[in-house]
Order: sequence, then structure tokens, then C-alpha cells
Amino acid sequence: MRCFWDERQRAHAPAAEFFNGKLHPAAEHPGRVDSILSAIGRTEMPQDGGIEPLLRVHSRDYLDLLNDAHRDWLAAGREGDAFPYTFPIVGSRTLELSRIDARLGQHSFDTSTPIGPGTWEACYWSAQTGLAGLSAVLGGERSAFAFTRPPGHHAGRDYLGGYSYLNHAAICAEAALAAGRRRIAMLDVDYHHGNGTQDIFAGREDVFFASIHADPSTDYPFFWGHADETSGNILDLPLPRGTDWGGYAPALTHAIDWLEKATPDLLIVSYGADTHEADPISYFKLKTSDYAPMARRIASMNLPTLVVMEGGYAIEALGANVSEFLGSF
Ligand code: OKP
Ligand code: ZN
Repeated sequence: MRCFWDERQRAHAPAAEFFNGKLHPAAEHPGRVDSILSAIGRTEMPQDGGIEPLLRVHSRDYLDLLNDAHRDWLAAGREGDAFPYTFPIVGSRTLELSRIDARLGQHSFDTSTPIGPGTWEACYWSAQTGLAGLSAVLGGERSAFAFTRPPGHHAGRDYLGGYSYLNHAAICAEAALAAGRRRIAMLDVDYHHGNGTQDIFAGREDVFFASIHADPSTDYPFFWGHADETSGNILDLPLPRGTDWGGYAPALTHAIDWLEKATPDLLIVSYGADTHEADPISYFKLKTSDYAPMARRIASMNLPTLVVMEGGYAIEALGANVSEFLGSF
């Protein structure tokens, strides 16, 4: 399978994330990269497709913030990565505030997603990597893997969160529609609910989003991904902590059957390896060997397929998990 990656995606290197009342070493760090690259072998670099494909999903204001937040942060006399701390939840209305803390709060939903000096560069090239994978598939490849990093599925039209800044899966879905595909299936198998992707496409008639994830009653992102959000073009299948392949496989079959009913002409998979038993921030019990039947079931949909990378934080197992999945397509 052709694989895409750009070295500039390493430029995002957050030191820490804030949760449970304190700073922790960032789980989503560049150390994930070598584990995956050494397992997948040769990769191709994307071309620069510019900002237009990003603007089909994200607002200009939001992209501006990603671009200049860290400069503003330093200009305000701060050090290290930029973090929001005040969020316009109550009676929010659109205000044009310029203080960096107001802008960060306006476009964030958590405190685990810092902006550093290289965040924009890494995210920009991560999006281009996704688009390069998509081009390969639109050009006739049966499937392609875009090693997008940092992840994307928690990012919405104008907000970041969950280590995600640009929603690569969504950017690729919109690009595919712009290129003439008619109906896009999106399957999210990361441990965490893809709330950003769901929010971007809810109510659409040309994009179908199915997500299998940890029950948000117990796991991040808590507020989205509950079973009763299933409606129209959205299917949410939350599973309890401790789920192994025996519990996972029926949900996967359900998601695939549902997506197939939509008669899509392209599939975009948000693949996260954080469903693995060794993942340090997750609680499913999949084994490396389980990614083979997972991939075979998805491949049996027999659709042109773009796989984009989301989470996966068990560094020692990460490369093997990714190559087990891709190798079984
Ligand atoms: C991103 B992706 C750790 C706190 C969790 C955010 C998790 C983001 C996951 N216990 N904070 O979906 O893998
Ligand atoms: Zn995840």
C-alpha cells in the first residue's frame, strides 16, 4: 500500500498536556513517529496543495489562530506552549476579541491540545499528507495510508481539542466531493469518539459517519458519542471499557452494514491504534493480531479506501499495530 508522510509533521512537539488537575507529559509526541515509520517502510512526500482544501472544512479565523497563536503567546510575555484557560460556554455569542487567551478559549474545547512554535507547520503538512493519500486513491489506487500526525478527528470547523487541530479525514472527504465523488463513507475506529468529524458532517446527505469508540460516560470526550446521538447520517456505537475482539467485531459488522446501505463510492477510515490492550490512555483489549481481521472486514467493503492515522500511544506496540492493519488490507 502506498504510504504518505512529511518530515515537517514532526515540528509539533508539545511538552505537556493538562488533565486531572495537573500537567502530564504529552501522550501525543513525536516519539510516535519512528515507531510507525520503521514499521511501514517507504513513504512518499505530499505536494503542497495550498490552503483551499483546508478552508472547505475550517473557518478562516480558526486557521489564522492556529497560524499565529504561538507568536501572540510569546508576544504576551508567556513561555512554552500556548494553552487556553477560559471558555465561552455560558451565553456565548460571537465577540471579536484580540487577547490571545480569549482567542484560544474561543476555539478550544479542552486543555490537552497545546499550540507550540511548530504546531501550524506540522498540522499543515499533516493535512497535505492526507490529501496526497486521497489523490492516490482518486487516481486509481485501491487503498492508501496517510500517516497524519498530530491526529484530527476531534477538531471541528473552528475548534481544536483531543490533540487534534485540523480534521484530516473531513478535509479529505470534502476534497473527494469537490473532485466528483458523490457519497463518502467515514469509519472511525479510534478508541475515542470522533466528535469533530461528527459535528462537521451531521445532517449531510453526502457523507455517512460511523464511529466505534469507548463509552463517553467513562471516557474522553464525555459529551459526544453517546448511542442516542445516532440519527440520519450519524451512527455512534459506544462500547464498554474492557472490550476485546469478541465484543468489538459485532459492532464493526454493524457499522460496515450501515455504511454499505448508504452506497458510498469512497471510504475514509480514521484509524487509531489506541484500541490496543497496551495503550496507556485507553481501556479496550484488542491484540496486535486483531487488527488483521479488522482490516479484512473493512477491505471487504470493496471500496477505494483512504486510511488516515488518528491516535495510538503504546509506542512499543504502535508500529506493529499499524503494519498489521495495513498489511491485511
Ligand atoms: C486523541 B485521539 C488522558 C486524557 C485524555 C485527551 C485524549 C485525546 C485522544 N487520560 N485526553 O482520539 O487518540
Ligand atoms: Zn484516540
